Amino acid sequence: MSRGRIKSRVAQPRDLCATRSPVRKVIATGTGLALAAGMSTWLVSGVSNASSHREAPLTAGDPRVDNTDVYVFVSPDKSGTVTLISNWIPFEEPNGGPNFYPFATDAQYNINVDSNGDGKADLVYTWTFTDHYRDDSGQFLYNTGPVKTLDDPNLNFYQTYNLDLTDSAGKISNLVKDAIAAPSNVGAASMPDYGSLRNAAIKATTDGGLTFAGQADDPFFLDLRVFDLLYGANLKEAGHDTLSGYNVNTIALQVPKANLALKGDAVANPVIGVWSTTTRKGASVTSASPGASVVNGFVQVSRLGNPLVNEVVVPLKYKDAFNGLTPDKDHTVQPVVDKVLAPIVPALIQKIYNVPAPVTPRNDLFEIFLTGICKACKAPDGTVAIPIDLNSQMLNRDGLKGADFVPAEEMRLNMSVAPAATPNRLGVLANDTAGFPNGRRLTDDVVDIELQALEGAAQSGKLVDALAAGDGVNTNDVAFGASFPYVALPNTAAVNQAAGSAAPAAAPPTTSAAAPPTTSAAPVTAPPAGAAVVATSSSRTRKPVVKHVVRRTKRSTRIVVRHVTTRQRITK
Ligand SMILES: [Ca+2]
Ligand SMILES: [Ca+2]
Ligand SMILES: [Ca+2]
Repeated sequence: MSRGRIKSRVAQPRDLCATRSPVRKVIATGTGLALAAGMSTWLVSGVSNASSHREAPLTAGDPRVDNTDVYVFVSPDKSGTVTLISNWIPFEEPNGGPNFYPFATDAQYNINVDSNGDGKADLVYTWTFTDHYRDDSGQFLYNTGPVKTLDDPNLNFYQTYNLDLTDSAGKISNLVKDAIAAPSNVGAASMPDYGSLRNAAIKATTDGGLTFAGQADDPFFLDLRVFDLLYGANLKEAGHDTLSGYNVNTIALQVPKANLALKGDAVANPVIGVWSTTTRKGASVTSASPGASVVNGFVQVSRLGNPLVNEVVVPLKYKDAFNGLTPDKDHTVQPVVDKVLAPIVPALIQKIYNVPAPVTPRNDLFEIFLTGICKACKAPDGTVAIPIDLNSQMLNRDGLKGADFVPAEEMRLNMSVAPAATPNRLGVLANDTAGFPNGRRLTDDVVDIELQALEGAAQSGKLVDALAAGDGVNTNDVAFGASFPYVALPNTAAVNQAAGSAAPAAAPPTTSAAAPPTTSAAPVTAPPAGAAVVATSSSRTRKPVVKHVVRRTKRSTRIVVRHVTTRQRITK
């Protein structure tokens, strides 16, 4: 038996400020997964959490193993494939030399896929890195001249990686061997055409996919002052993208849907659950927590599925333990389950903003986070909180059903939902079922979705006006690319000097599912049309300098690098 594909009649983008309950109509065909009309009324959920930068006490002191965000979406320009992105190392200040930001070599970076619904990985993609020094002259510098290719002799330090795939039977296949990771972007003098380095670092895998490892602009956007008691009781103070100008290390993978689907059948079994982990070898790990998963001597030290779960759902004293858990154990940790059913944030909002917290238990959140959304998906008390079929592995023909299904915190994607022609940042909340929480695109505004969700829009069917503006940050500070790996190029300006210094990703931005509307793509702080000069050196000496001439066009902001050999004073 084969499942039909979901066809969605997506309504026009809806403003979050709207007070009406969003009603979306999704039409299922044949015996396919049926999405009922009015689903987003239930789905305003969100859930949660937004991302995972420094979310737990132990990983906060160990950034190279700290994963920040996971994105999973049907590739907008290659709809037969799915793109999986996981980022590590939060708050990379672009000028953090001379060592910059290599991946750890004593760790494994993993993207896990559960296709049958038992909370255990059926596929584990593993990237492992090796350092290389090209340092005959004993230089302290990362590079001793312009770096124009990945194997440029001017680059004194670089990393290679292997990508291996472990299947559910434990069989390991090598997909990429000794590929060179893109280096950290040192700046325009050292890497005058970083886009070419990025493109050269995209490698084909032996199973028909693509992979990339290297630095990128942090695609997550939000006002992190949310953690200062929700902006100190004054939402008008929100609106600053705290992560603007910072970089992360990105690992990205693009593979045919069939590679990910249970039994290789993406039509019968279109739903997958995804999370990333970092595992580290040996017992002397600094980030391991008691009870952490150990496989072949590698201890799981960090884990991430849905954004912000560990930040705002998991109680402080369990955050490190959560990082060590495999998802199949989640439902056995009652303090975590309790906080999904009775989250802290709504109570805090009630206290600070006098917005009444929804009644508990929050069976809607249980479904969104732990089972995926389906008519047969039940909360512990037997309630079906969101009676529609969207993205639980229970919907897979060959997936586990009923009591055999294991509630587990995973980022779930129904791969049969086609990419949206015009992605809405509010995802399912705005009738765009190709977005969060059905997977997550780079442009999805998970913080705003979450705020509304936690305020019970899923139960009331109404958005909460008082929180309609969300955190006031609606898009990333720089445009995303239209093709793999979609993330924007790394920023180069000091964060305390200039925001939004990243060049657009290699391909021009479009209105694809991974990219925001072009009208919002330009940095908020970009200079007006024409040209402005931004100095990239922190020195005020009269040395030869490099200028970034920022040209803003209708479609994008381009940074043109000019070498200036005259004695010119740098202005900040
Ligand atoms: Ca599984
Ligand atoms: Ca950013
Ligand atoms: Ca937002």
